[in-house]
Amino acid sequence: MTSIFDDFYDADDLVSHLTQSIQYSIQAGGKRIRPLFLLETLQAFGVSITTEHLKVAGAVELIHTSSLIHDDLPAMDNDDFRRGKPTNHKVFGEAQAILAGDALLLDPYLLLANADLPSGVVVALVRELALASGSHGMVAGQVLDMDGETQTLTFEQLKQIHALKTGKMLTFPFVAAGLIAQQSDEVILSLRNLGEKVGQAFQIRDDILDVTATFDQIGKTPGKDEAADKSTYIKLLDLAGAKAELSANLVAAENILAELSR
Ligand code: GRG
Repeated sequence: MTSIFDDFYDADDLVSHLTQSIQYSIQAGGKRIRPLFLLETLQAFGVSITTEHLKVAGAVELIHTSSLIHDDLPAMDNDDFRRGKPTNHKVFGEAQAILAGDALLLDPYLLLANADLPSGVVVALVRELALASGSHGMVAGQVLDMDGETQTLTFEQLKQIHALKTGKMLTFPFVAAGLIAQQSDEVILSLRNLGEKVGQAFQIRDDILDVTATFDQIGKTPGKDEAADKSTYIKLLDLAGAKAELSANLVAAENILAELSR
């Protein structure tokens, strides 16, 4: 993964401060869970991983990184730390951070276009990534999340926000692997359902960690700058209820996996 990014972002290029701010956030040490889901799912379909697959895995990680840089900005969450390090705008300034996020939002499509995969697969991947990240996915989720900051949401509304904000980008890797492995529409649908369950589980766990973890565990101050009355799974379900909902989503995901393995 790192070599894909290093090939793509040359430190000696013309606009080196842009490259530096991009590399700062890429190399800040996230879990790389979206690329890992993609590569693991490909392997489960018997596909041997090549550099071309790493480009697809890199593309989703870059958009994810873009969203984190923008999410941390003063106009959004106004966070000083991310992944245990000062946020991009704290180091490079707000304007540069916005532009690094912009580049990381668009460069993934160059990575996909450069991937030596069948053209129909590349088009399908472009479509899926745009759907997951744009006004049909993560950006819509972020807007709904901001709208909901001052209201008490229902459980269904909260689920819908997280399905868009977090779930779509976590679903992309499973669907992308199915597209690359040229699976049937039925299998692709199961992969989509799997991603949705994983996305919900991920967000519920994030809400749980937000009230139980320390800075050392999550690299940010739990709950910093969250609106005091913002709805979370903990507030709507309490801690035990949120843990039960987490388990239910994990069991549902395991059932889909078991069905896919038959
Ligand atoms: C620029 C694409 C783009 C979007 C702008 C700011 C915004 C709209 C969206 C933000 C959406 C957001 C912050 C979603 C939460 C995503 C999430 C679950 C982050 C944590 O993911 P991890 O745990 O992070 O995988 P690491 O650090 O491990 O990579």
